[in-house]
Amino acid sequence: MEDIPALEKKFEEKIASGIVIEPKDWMPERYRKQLIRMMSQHAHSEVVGMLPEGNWVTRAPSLRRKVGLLAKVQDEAGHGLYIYSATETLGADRAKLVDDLHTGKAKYSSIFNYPTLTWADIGAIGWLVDGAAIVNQTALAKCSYGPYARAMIRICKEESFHNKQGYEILASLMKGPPEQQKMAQDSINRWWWPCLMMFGPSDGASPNSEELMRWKVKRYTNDELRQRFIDRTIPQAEHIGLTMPDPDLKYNETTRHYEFGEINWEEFNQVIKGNGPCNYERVHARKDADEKGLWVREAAEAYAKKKLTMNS
Ligand code: BYC
Repeated sequence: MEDIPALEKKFEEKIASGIVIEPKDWMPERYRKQLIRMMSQHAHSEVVGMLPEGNWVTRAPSLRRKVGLLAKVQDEAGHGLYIYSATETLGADRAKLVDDLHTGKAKYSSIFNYPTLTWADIGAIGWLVDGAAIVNQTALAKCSYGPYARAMIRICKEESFHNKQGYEILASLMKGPPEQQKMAQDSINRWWWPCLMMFGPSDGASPNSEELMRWKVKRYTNDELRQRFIDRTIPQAEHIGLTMPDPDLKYNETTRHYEFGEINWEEFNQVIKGNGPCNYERVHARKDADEKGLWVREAAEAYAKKKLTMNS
């Protein structure tokens, strides 16, 4: 058995040369811990993320819209399951991860602590939230941990459909009467800044980034990805006549990037501390679903055990 410094050296060399780390490979405990933290929070975000959109399934304005929304919400459940499974390859216990969500020990994306007040919010989530997720996750598809990177490939394909359906909802509203246009603009006014916060604190205030970048879990910094999202989203907004609620937003011809105003980090910090508009409601809904689903899990376990004894 090699000693720890030798194993660490080999691990760092693998990372440096772009070799993907697989579950049975040796890895530093800190790398494992960081991945479990980040991946489980990502899985929780997918599952909690079903709640604000699920709120509109019964009120979708047409059968076509209802079918699209149902498919999207089900996709998010699937994303949660892939990422929980990928997290289990690191030795994490799924029940314990879920418990950490319920007790407030584990975070989930700040964005899902905002309410969906109108149908236009479903368009804004698909276009902006999934748009932000795609920018973040296409980078994660090249991360150094194999099961996480592979999970991202299918997820990004599905998010791309979500992004288009959200944009199409808003484009239709913008072609409608003034009341619908106003509803679409109001949803963008409420969701734009929280979407920029999804990328996490600015680089100087992001305690985990340095280590995660070194290990190639993160391939770009929070600020780099936020900028990429802004640059690709503004022309889409202009195309359908939506305006971002940021008077400082302007295109810089020299850098060929959009400059933007100051993000309200105090709001972000409050939301991730549990004081956002819907934090209590979201965690309560997940706990309730977990309790109500207990009999299903017990029945499935009893069936699996019975099958095992019958086959042995
Ligand atoms: N919300 O050092 P930092 C979706 C926390 S779901 C809450 O920069 P890191 C979808 C951070 O955890 C997509 N917390 O952290 C689903 C850390 O706290 P801890 C969700 C945040 O990890 C349904 C602290 O702040 N995507 O697409 O280097 C419907 C310091 O931050 C947030 C993912 O989860 C936040 N926004 O970078 C529709 C992607 N930002 O843990 C759509 C995977 C930061 O030390 N995750 N914090 O207590 C990541 O890429 C990274 O973890 C982050 C943060 C960029 C989010």
